[in-house]
Amino acid sequence: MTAGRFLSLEGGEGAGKSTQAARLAEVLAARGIEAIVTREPGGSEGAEGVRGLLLGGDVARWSAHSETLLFAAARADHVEKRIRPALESGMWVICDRFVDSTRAYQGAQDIDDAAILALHAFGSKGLLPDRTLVLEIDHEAGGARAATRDAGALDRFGQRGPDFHAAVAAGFRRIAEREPERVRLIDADADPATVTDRLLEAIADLLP
Ligand code: Z5A
Repeated sequence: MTAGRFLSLEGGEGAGKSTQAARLAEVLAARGIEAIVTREPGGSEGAEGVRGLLLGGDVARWSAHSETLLFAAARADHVEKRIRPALESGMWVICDRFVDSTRAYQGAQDIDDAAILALHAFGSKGLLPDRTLVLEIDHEAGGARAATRDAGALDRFGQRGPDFHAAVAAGFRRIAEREPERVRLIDADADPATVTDRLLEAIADLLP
């Protein structure tokens, strides 16, 4: 039994991560590859509980430091209970957000990248995806998509302003520049089928 591959999808809100995670799983299934789709924060029972704490309430509910610890704790549970067992059983894992979200979102609040990676090494034994696909779309366009879907309701992150989201986008681009083998930027401003084709091209070398 060979270990499965681990893919993460990253990007701003409304970029199409959930849509593409489901589409990728379908394409992989058609090629005989079994994949689970999961998400962060969340993905395991304990981590879904932490998700409610992180996304609900007002912006000031958690400091950037507390938030970083909560994301790392949720991820540790998700990795241990769901991601590693799936990979070890030979399944592929498609994760809607992973540690690069902490690096981009909490990094945009002046949390040191080295500290985030140290927490990840401690909590999740430093597990990194085989490939990370960052879906890039203008924040206004992504925000409009999410607002239509959620009928205008905003979570703690959606309530933040355009400067914050620009810093997050810059954070993702910085990670991609530093880790070009693992992290690929994908233009997500296109119809869903075109974006899926772009994702498949970016993982072509991983496919059997
Ligand atoms: N966060 C963090 O700070 N640190 C961390 O470590 C982690 C997360 C893990 C989680 O929010 C928040 O937590 C997130 C970062 C922070 N906040 N922000 N911003 P979430 O899980 O509730 O939501 P999200 O991750 O931001 O994603 P989203 O808003 O759910 O969007 P999405 O998954 O990228 O998009 P979608 O649901 O696939 O599509 C949105 C809508 O657009 C939907 O109606 C689709 O049908 C439509 N859509 C999708 N693709 C297209 C295309 N190609 N064209 C047109 N319309 C489309």
